Amino acid sequence: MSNQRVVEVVEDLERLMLDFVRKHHITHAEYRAATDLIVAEVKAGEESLLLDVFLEAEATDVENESNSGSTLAIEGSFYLPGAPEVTGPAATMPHRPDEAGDALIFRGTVSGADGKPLAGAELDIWHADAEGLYSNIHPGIPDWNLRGRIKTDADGRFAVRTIVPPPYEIPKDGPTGIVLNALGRHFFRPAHIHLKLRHDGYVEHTSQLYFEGDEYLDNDVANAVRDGLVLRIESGEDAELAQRFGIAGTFNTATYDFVLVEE
Ligand code: MBD
Ligand code: FE
Repeated sequence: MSNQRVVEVVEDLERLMLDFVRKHHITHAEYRAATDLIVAEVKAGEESLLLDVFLEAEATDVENESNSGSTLAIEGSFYLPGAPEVTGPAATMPHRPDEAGDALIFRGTVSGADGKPLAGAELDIWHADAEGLYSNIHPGIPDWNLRGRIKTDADGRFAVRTIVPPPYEIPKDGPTGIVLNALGRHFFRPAHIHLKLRHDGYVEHTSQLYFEGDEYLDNDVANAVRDGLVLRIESGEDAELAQRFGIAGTFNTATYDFVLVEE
């Protein structure tokens, strides 16, 4: 039995690609190079990187047009379900004892579109280390490092300690790198924290948060920065947080308040 959506979308894509092959006089060798590229990408462990860099942001923008919650952004290629839960008043992302990078307390609230705080929402976070590398993807990093899930408290609030990630260079030695090189593009993304947010009865939310002043905000290889997703890092003293997290002196905080959409 045919699926109407598949017929509509795939047949249109088929027409577009057939026209494209004619228009550019694609040779058989070029066609095979393209299929080889996709195979090589998967074999190189790049997952969906090539398509995520070129196309994913457009798909999230389509959803943003009719989205009344917080702005969506791309998932990227390196999400893994099942990250450790991080709990307690001093919730801290899994990290190495000597984890490099400036400490950051990322905090905020989660509410519904009606402003009602959502208790027990699950914020699933992953980001690169100070070298720009992701655990469970790049070798030599403990499993689940800087990947964690934190729940909001009874008032819909969360606070988690981590590090400020650096601008990130996507893998450039693999097939995606070959394509970007041939286009003369650079490989950088602005520093970002990836996240997914879940609560029963609400649509799962996937986005990323960036930081003010980053030189790649306007020049992201994945073109995925959107208004409202750029955080200011505040550096100062906050007695309540300092006591909670057992940190002395000044430290960085960044705050974001999420709005989820009901299913
Ligand atoms: C990432 O972490 C990322 O941000 C993108 C765009 C692609 C792959 C991995
Ligand atoms: Fe990323």
